[in-house]
Amino acid sequence: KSGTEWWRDAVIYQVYPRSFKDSNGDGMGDLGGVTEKLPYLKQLGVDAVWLSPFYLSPQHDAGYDVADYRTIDPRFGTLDDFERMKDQAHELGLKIIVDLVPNHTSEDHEWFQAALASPIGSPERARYMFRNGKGENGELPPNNWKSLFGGPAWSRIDDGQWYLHLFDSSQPDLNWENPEIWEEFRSVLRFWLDRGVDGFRVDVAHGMVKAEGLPDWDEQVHMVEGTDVDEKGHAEKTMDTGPYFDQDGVHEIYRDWNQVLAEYPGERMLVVEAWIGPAERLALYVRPDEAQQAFNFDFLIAGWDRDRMRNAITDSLRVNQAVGAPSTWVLSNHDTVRHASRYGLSSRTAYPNGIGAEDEQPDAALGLRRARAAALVELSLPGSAYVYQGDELGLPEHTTLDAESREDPTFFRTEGQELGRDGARVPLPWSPVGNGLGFGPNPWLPQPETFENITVDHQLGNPQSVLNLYKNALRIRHEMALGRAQFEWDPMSEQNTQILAYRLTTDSGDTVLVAANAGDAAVEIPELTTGELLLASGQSAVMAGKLAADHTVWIKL
Ligand code: ISL
Repeated sequence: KSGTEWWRDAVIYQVYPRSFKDSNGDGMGDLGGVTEKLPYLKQLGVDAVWLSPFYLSPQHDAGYDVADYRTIDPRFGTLDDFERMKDQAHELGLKIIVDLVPNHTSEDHEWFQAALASPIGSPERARYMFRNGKGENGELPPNNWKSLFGGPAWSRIDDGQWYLHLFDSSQPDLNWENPEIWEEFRSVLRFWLDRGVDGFRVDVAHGMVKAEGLPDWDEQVHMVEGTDVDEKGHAEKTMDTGPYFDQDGVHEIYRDWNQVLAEYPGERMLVVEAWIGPAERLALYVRPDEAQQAFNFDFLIAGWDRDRMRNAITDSLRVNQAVGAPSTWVLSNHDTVRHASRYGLSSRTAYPNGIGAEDEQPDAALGLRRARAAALVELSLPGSAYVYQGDELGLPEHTTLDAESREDPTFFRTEGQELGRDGARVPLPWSPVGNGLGFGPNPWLPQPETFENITVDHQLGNPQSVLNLYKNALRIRHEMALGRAQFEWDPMSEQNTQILAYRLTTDSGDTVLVAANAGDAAVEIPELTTGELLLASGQSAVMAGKLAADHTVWIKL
């Protein structure tokens, strides 16, 4: 698809390397495992693979703490393994996107080690955010910022200075006012572009630049209209735009990287991970001279709620069209509770930080039904769709993980108050044969027993499986080029408050009606009788001209 800006309608599959496929039986996924399963991804029908970090790392934050941006962590393989994986992906026509973590390094990075070993005021310290503390002896942190993982965002070192870490204390924030940092990241981009990667997913893309003078966080000033969650994990229309996020200066970085990508042939892309709102603010990152895509988290946290989904879709299409960028659609990733479980909780917009055995347990059947219905919404919307590994299996959250197995720093920094993200990061169940469901005898996180019945092997053989629903949806999406179709709301969406309905007009002049029922009762859809049913989210989706609750259909008119 060269010359067509492939990413505009690409379906991009997120591989979380440690949990995707283990090729050597040590219980941790690796690049060899990715190579082994590329044919699986090809037959699933995706266009590209985004890999979460596989770089050298002490793994305090599962690889989002990078010790060397140009080296592969031996847990995952070697640079040769990467080259093999990338070459095979390209032979199969799959693009490769790698993760870039520019907001912070690992404490093990040679730069941070050098900073610790060098005096206050040295150029080594100037690569990070070192400050003197407040109080008589500097015993108080320089400001009131909190780490996103819990606890203070500052840690003190032996000589009394403090360093900033928006995440774990093992993830010191870089100082993006230092030109050396700019130089280094240009060079890191070129290192991977030279090795043929097709794009980068930018971690904490709204971070990096901090407000001048590092002012205190102030609820009055920094909580604005946008999209976030309250302390119970329910979607809120407010957003923390603290003095560490979404500063205007950050756009200079994307303009710079846009130029670096343009040096290379082929169509390389950047997708930014920025949890910010409102949609207009996010669209600034995908202006023509910046990144190509931004994750649409408004859609993710809309949950299975008709009005919230509708607003998220309308807003995203509007703001992206205005700048000429494609919208993106995401239901889950490695940081969120898996949607097949979220949708099974009593709140339709539940977005808990983690679900544990003590909490309300999701209704698995309900969650799965809605996950199937949501997949047919996600995969029919114009633009690019992200599938998190396991979405295609309808994988639920692991809700009974014990404290000893957990690894997420959120769990430790909040002293277990927040469970963290491990429940969404459990190794994929491939085959029912042997221990570890194709993941060696000791997967790094234990798989729940329920995974035994939803392995890839099981699902491939069952025409009604979630996996086959994804395959069918992706096949039709490709055949009809739905990702590039013209979108308009169907009048039904105005008349009925439980139905999400829109029409897609394809380049070849076909019209597809997508109708999702997010209400509690079956609803009559006249087109079910007059049109051709292309796909339904489940066997009981349609009965006597009616669309059942928690189901979606694609109808060709
Ligand atoms: O800003 C947020 C919420 O308002 C956060 O969700 C934040 O954007 C998010 O946690 C960033 O996540 C990414 O960077 C983290 C890493 O732990 C995550 O796995 C990664 O996806 C630190 O590198």
